[in-house]
Amino acid sequence: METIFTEKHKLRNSKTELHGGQLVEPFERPSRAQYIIDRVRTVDLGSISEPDDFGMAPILAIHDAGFIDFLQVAWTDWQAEGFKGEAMPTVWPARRMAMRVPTHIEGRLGYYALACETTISDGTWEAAYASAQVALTGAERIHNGARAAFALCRPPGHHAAIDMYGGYCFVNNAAVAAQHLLDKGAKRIAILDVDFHHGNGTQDIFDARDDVLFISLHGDPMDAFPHFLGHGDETGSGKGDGFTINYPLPPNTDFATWRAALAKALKRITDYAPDALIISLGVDTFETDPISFFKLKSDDFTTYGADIAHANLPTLFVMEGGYDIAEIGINTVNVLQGFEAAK
Ligand code: OKP
Ligand code: ZN
Repeated sequence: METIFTEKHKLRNSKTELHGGQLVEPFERPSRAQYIIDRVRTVDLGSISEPDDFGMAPILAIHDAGFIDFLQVAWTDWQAEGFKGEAMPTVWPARRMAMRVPTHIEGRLGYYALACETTISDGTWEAAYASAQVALTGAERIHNGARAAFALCRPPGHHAAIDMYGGYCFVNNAAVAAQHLLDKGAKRIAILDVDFHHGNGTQDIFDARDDVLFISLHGDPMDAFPHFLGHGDETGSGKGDGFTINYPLPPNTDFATWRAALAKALKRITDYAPDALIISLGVDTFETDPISFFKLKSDDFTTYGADIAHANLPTLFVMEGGYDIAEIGINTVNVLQGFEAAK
């Protein structure tokens, strides 16, 4: 399997995350991608390619233009205020307040943020842009007939909504890739999100559409980030009704329970008969992930990679989360090797 990767991910190198009332080193840090690409090389998964540049249009096909403008100037505007730390919001348009984009950078941060743990700092936009190009290049490979490709995206994307960032995500890489395949002639795309966290951004983007089937397995939002989306009764709206499916799962969910939900998801996906399958691949379902509560073991990732292969669809893996950094390379590449061995 070919891997798409760029060192530009290192431009996303924020120093702080608000966690438990403290500013800590971010869980989503550059060494994550380093461990994954090292493992890709160690097991000789396949060739490693630089992304092509598809420009801004595919990003703007998914995201609000004002939001993307904001991401590009947020760090500069924040610094211009003389603030010393990294950019983070402190105020939101909460219930019954005005949904109007403010002028001041503190107001714009609150308007466009869905969470405040994720700071914006020097290089954040450049890395997010490059990460989207990695996903687009992977999509292009699938369009050109590849059975599978691995877009080693960083920063991740599945929490990024039409006009909101947060949860370590800025541009929704999987959504951008899906739209690219549709624009190249695909009729239907399925996105299966196996990251521990609900893919609220992806769900938001495709909520009212029937040309993208979105299915997510995740920690129940009653107990897990992003807390305000991902319930089992969310099924999509308008003509998208029935094309969103959520499997919220409780604390300590083991592989047998998780795999049973995966089997249901894969059945729905094969019934949908998409032209391609995009996997939002987070390995924070691992038993020792520091911010998650599922109990998958390293061998389980190999097993479910094979389960995904049995859907027999052109498959683009798009990297999302995973924070047990010492094990992230093994767990991620186990999925890809399980897929390769079974396809
Ligand atoms: C990104 B991805 C911790 C709260 C959770 C955000 C988690 C983002 C996960 N204090 N913070 O889905 O792996
Ligand atoms: Zn996650």
